Amino acid sequence: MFQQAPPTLGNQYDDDRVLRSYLGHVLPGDVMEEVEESLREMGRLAGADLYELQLADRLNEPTLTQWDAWGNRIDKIEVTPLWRLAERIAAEHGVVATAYEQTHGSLSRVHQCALAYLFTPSTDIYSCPLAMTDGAARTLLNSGNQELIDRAVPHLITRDPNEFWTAGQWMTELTGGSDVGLSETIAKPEADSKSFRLYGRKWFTSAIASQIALTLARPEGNPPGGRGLALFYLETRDEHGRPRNIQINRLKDKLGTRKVPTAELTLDGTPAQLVKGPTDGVRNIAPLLNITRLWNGISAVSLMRRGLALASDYARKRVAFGAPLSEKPLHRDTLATLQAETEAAFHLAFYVAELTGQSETSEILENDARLLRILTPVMKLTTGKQSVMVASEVLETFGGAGYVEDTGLPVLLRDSQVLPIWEGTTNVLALDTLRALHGSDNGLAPFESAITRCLEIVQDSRLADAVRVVRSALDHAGRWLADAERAGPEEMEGGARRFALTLGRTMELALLIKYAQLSHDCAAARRFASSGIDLIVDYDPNDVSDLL
Ligand code: MFK
Repeated sequence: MFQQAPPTLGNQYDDDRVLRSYLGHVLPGDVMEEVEESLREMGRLAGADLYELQLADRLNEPTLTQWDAWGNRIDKIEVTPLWRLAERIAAEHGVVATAYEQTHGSLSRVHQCALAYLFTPSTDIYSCPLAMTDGAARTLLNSGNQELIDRAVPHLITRDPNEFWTAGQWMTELTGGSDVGLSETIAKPEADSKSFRLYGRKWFTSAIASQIALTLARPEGNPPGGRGLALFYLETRDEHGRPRNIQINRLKDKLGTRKVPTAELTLDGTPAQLVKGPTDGVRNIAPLLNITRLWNGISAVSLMRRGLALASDYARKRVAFGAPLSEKPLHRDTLATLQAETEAAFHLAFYVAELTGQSETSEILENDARLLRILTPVMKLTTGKQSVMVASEVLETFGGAGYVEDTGLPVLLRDSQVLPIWEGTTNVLALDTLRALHGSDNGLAPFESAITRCLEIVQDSRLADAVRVVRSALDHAGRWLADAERAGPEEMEGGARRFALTLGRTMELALLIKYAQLSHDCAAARRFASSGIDLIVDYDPNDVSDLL
């Protein structure tokens, strides 16, 4: 009787041509030699032990126990076996720590992101607490608050699983996840006026098992809006493990990321300390947002890569209409399009990792610091959309099997769907892109010079058409921006998403061209160039009113 062989995974580092080729270009030979063993080991874990446990852990979910048998409120969270193992492996393998040890200067961020990229798809969004932990470490270090740095940062960046802490990032309230300035949580000063107690409701707090959190609250008497908020540090439990005046009301019933314990909280006098001054909470939490947005992009490409690794393996095993799918022209064409999309997203996410690393080691030029501010939201919104598209198509390459839960495939789509939503939706980040561009005169200049740096090395005539696509899209983006500035804020806001996605896809193509030239492998750049780069369309704004 016929029996279908399931898709399997090998060493996820050895099998990843794009990752290995990219690292070979950006890391000097001695650095590559030093980091390769750690990546190969993570690739082995991701394709073997962690992947096996991930499949076995499929139906487990975190639990919340609010009361003990004797009537004490305990609000205990238990995560699943996969997450318990993931925490230990993440600490021991330095999935956060590598970025702070800076063994290889700014390139340590690239090494860390490569570890995260290999680790993420086998650990069911354990990247969420790690992203926030990384962001909290960066935010505390930037704050200059030595007391909090000494207290928390060593725990956030340790490799010792017994000492390792994770951090939450509690921003969202009932008033909204995007317009954070509306937050209602109040901070009342204690007698020493150094510490505060927080009162309010937090509505979407992810990875609630964390030991600490950074959160926003309005010190009594402060004005409304984001400037009137302050950034606070708090420890979630006392020395007996009891919540510090925090009630976990319930866990969210989400479409995906179901291993992540995401909660609704009431803060009822929670002790907290100011991180950096009594105002400007939104500005002060921005380093955390930018790090978690980088993780979002790395997670997006890692899930795309996982989907394609499974789909490609399956295509070699699955026979239909007389041949393996891997020999069928239309199936091959579909996979090739997804591969090009994935490689494009990969290069953009890792480019932002490079720039982030430079910004953390003071190696960054002023122009590149502005580029990083522009590219972080652009990268996050572009890769988030790509991951949903690729995950959906990957499921389809399996036919009905892709729609059946115990293959472990549908979770790829559900988990990808969070990536354009949390950490700023596509629209909010498109508006953030405009804000980043307006920080200086000729806002697009850093972006244009980054494109020029990619294209100036090109000699291979097979890339000529792709180069023309980049130049034309860049020119159109520049003209749109100038026209929209003249037309006014409504015109600008209405077209912001198409504009930001065009920037993202243009930068992706330019990076693909650069790496095509360096590796003499032009296929991804050529394919991606014809996959819709310039998305700017001149619609009549009156049509919008008519349509709505
Ligand atoms: C898988 C890995 C991912 C891990 C996920 C972790 C779990 C998920 C947990 C969450 O979902 S936490 C919630 C995430 N929420 C958001 O991302 C909020 C989305 N909304 C925005 O980003 C809004 O744009 C924003 C809240 C920032 C708008 O608020 P405001 O009060 O209107 O801010 P405003 O006035 O634009 O900016 C205030 C200051 O911050 C300005 O500086 P100045 O005071 O000097 O003028 C801005 O330039 C600065 N700023 C804002 N965003 C910045 C930034 N600076 C640098 N980088 C940024 N991204």
